[in-house]
Amino acid sequence: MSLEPTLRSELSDERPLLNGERSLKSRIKAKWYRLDRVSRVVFSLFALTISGIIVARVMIEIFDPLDLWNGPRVTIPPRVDDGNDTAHTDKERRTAVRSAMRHAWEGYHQHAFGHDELLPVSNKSNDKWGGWGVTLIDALDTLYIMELYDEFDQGVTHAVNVDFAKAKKGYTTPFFEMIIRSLAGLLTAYEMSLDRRLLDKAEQVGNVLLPAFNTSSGIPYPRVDVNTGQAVPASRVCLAEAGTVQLEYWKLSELTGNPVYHNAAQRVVDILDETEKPYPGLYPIWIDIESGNLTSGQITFGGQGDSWYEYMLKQYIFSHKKNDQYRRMYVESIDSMKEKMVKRSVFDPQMYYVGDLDSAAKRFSPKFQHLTCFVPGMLALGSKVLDRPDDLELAKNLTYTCFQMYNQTVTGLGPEYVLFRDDQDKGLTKTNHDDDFAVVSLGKAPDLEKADGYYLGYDKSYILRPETVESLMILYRITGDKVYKEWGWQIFLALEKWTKTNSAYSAYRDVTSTKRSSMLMDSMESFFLAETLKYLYLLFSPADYYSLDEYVFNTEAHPFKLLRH
Ligand code: DMJ
Repeated sequence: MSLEPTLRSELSDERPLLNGERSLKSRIKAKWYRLDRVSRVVFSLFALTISGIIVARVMIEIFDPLDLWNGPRVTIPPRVDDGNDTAHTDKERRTAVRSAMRHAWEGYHQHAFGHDELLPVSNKSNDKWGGWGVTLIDALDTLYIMELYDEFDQGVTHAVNVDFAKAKKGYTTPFFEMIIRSLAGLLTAYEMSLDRRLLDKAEQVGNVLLPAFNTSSGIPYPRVDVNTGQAVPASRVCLAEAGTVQLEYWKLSELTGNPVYHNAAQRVVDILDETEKPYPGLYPIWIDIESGNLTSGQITFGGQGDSWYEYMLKQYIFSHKKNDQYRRMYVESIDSMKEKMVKRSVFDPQMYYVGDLDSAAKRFSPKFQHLTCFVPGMLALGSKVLDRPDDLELAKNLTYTCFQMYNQTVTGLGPEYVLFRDDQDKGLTKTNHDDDFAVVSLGKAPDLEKADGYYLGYDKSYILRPETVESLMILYRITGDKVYKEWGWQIFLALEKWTKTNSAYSAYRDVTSTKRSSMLMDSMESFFLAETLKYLYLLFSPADYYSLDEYVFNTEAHPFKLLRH
């Protein structure tokens, strides 16, 4: 049996303290019980939802340190009057990039100082490069270029006290990575500041890694145990690892007056110059260390091959165009690349790309890697230095594709690679290569999505890589076309919007997703500070600031002054 609402309130034992209060409560109760059951349920649900939203909002304000719910805090300069992004001045854009660098440095300084990397979401750190503090060393010259001198001093104070003859116990140091990041970072920091302690440290890094060359052929081993002073024996090394240490060791020889470094590194070039290749100037990526022979048929201007080609041109420039061997090798490579590896999208003929080749299987793979986006910058530089106007045209077309890799995603960030369908892709199948070299059968991969002109592949991450903004900077400096600045600015805004965390910037798992909170990968490679932010800053700087006529940038964006003699 249920009592009528009014009767129920009258039977209540409650005795009011105040008359008004009692009568208000009674009236509300009476009204409530006058409602039918459905209305009461609807009203209760509504009230619960509202209070839930209020509680959640308060919790987010208090407990969401990464600001994931609210989205990132975007630090961009105030817009000028007409509210058009293109109206930002170069100075304002530089200031914004400089703030980004300061933000990343401060996060690293606060949470991870002296460690290899900051984990920019959890604010923890790692020592995945052996514990030399690679972020700090890689970032030094960017701080200097951006005139962040206090931060530069903080970094130097730490770097000059690192003992590079030691690494984390049991760790073996990757030869190539520590040459392009640590040796080069110390060398350029020295050339900028003339702090002799930095050159001493560069020499120490050069020396502890030199045992890599203790092989029967002179082709280096890929890893060194600096704790024992021995290289780690291996049967093969990849092209980029063996062939991207030459500029750094040459600069070290120049600054110390000791030719041993340059001689060891030059030997690799001489061996590979002589060795048999499937096509003139195209080098398969694996080298047999004992014989010095090229052992696979896999040819790429992306990962594992890339900077070998870059260094032919850059050594030629570094030597004031004196060394004809590098010119010849570079020209040979580029001519073959253009003939065998460059194609256009069938969907958008304006889009050119550089695919990969498997010379053994006589197969072309229509896969264009983000890493390959350094090629347009290299071609543009080469076109100027060697007077090859066609290369500049190709550079412009490739830069367009690299930009479209960003421009067509919902986040404005670019993926690790994209795929094309061209006339020759029929019958491509997934290969057995151990390194995902030439992956894909477009026909058999149903989950590929077509953007305008290309397909997205399986890896849609963006790990803060620099190659596209590197090419934008070089293309702007060589052509003077302001569109490259606009594209660079658009990319910078996307970085700010999607990858910025409370302490720095994070790699992003899927550039086609706007679920930011689950996309942040809690990782920031040192090249973000060494390269990505530096190239963006230089894109918005006058062309004579670290001019391409006076400096050659190593593959990690460390600017070396050209050889003095
Ligand atoms: C950098 O460490 C260097 O540019 C290297 O040559 C290859 N790519 C990474 C960044 O993507």
